[in-house]
Amino acid sequence: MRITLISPSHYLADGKLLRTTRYWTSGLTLATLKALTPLRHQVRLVDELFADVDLDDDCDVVGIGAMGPQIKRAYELADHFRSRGKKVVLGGPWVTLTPDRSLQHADAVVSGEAENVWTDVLDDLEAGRSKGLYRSGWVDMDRIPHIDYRDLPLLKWDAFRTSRMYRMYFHWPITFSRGCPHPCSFCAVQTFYERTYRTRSVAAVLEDVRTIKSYGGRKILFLDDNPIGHPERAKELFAALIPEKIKWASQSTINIARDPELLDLAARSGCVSLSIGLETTEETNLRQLKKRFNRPFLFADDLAKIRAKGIQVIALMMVGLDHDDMSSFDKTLRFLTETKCSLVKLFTPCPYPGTTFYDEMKAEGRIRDDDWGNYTYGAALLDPIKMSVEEMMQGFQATYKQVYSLSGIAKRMFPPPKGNYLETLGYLVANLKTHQYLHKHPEAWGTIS
Ligand code: B12
Ligand code: SF4
Repeated sequence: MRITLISPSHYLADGKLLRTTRYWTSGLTLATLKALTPLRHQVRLVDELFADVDLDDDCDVVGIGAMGPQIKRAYELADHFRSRGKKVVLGGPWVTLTPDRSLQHADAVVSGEAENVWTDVLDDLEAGRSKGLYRSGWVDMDRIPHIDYRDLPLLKWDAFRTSRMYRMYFHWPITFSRGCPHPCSFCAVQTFYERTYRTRSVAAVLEDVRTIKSYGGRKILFLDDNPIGHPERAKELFAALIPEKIKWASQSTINIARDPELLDLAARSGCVSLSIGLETTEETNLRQLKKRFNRPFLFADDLAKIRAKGIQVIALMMVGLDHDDMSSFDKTLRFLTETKCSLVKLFTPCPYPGTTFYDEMKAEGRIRDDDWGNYTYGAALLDPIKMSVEEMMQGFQATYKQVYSLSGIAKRMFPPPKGNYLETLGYLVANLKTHQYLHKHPEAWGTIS
């Protein structure tokens, strides 16, 4: 069969699809699905962030994945291709959280991981049948296929070969773990993985690292949501990465700061930046969201320890939570400035369907918008308690604006963490680009990734 696998984009407030010509990394989803597809089929990959979807595509099967607000476009494309007689399969994080609704737009839905069911789905479609919903148990992490890195949809090979700047910019994606053991009620990850947590063997990760190095890549991004969910296994990995002399970035929980051996090994193995879900400076918010381990009174000390190892911190923070009032915006800004977070991503609260946070908000009648196409990181999706929704949005935008004002950038970036000065320069450029981008596209708050 001829199979086209699509990662759709999402709509911006002006009704246009988000498109870009350059991106600093790439997801592994499409390349993984291709690696799982039996060789007798022909596979084409399209990431709509970079490339147009051919609406007249003459394939037999269209597979579409969706994260966040991409779901609206995913359903639109699914309906379009089905109306042209194509078989459509939907999968991915959002589809998994809403399988029944997704099945209304598809011939087959893969809920959860594809590894154990993808060939069954294709065999069934080839034979003219479908079970509808396909769900399997969790895959053994050492059976995740090694992808062909030439399939990464957002990697520009020509630029990688010819441009030193691009080689410094592009981060090659790798997976060490999947899932997260924590119970944070708002989080799509723990809902998708049902709080399971698995890691690959160190040998399998090293094999990917060496493949990337053979192409000339030295900068790696772990796509993991929480690579230190099992600290002893993470230590084993970091120790094994030291001789590889790579630079890497990842998401992490703040717990990395509270285990000196783990933090030291991370730094020595080439960790240059960590995106950390700090979420809020209000302890009561964290208690409500079941992210108790975060402990805001320790944050300043935690972040100083990470910076002391030369690691940049990208802070992820929510504003407009139930225990926030109008003074919380200034408090958040002060905190981000004083702790010198190199980059900041702000979020308004988002009730991802399937999460317990969604159930709570639904029961309280506080969900304002059920058009999932609007579920970006900066949308008025919930009625806040201690402020009006207008105040929440104004506070969100004003805080973002101040974080990325020139003086805000200077106060956060100087003095930089010791060592890795090239990295600091990179983050300075990223801050200035964000400043410029948000100035030009004021409607794009909440869609920067
Ligand atoms: C890399 C990444 C990105 C990259 C690259 C995306 C790309 N186009 O290539 C960037 C930075 C651009 C990105 C952007 C966004 N992302 Co993103 N992203 C990720 C991340 C870190 C890894 C994805 C990945 O490659 N995983 C590895 C692959 C192998 O796993 P997988 O995608 O889950 O796929 C498996 C299954 O889900 C399933 N599957 C997936 N798709 C399909 C499709 C079919 C047909 C089938 C059969 C199966 C299937 O099979 C795969 C193998 O088991 C995830 C978090 C995570 N750990 O997964 C967040 C994540 C998916 N992103 C998320 C979000 C919200 C976004 C944004 C919407 C954020 C925003 N700015 O508003 C945007 C969307 C932008 C856009 N238009 O594309 C959320 C999704 C939440 C949700 N409820 O849906 C996640 C879970 C992050 C989080 N912690 O909340 N993202
Ligand atoms: S620690 Fe992070 S990834 Fe894990 S459940 Fe909480 S928010 Fe999700």
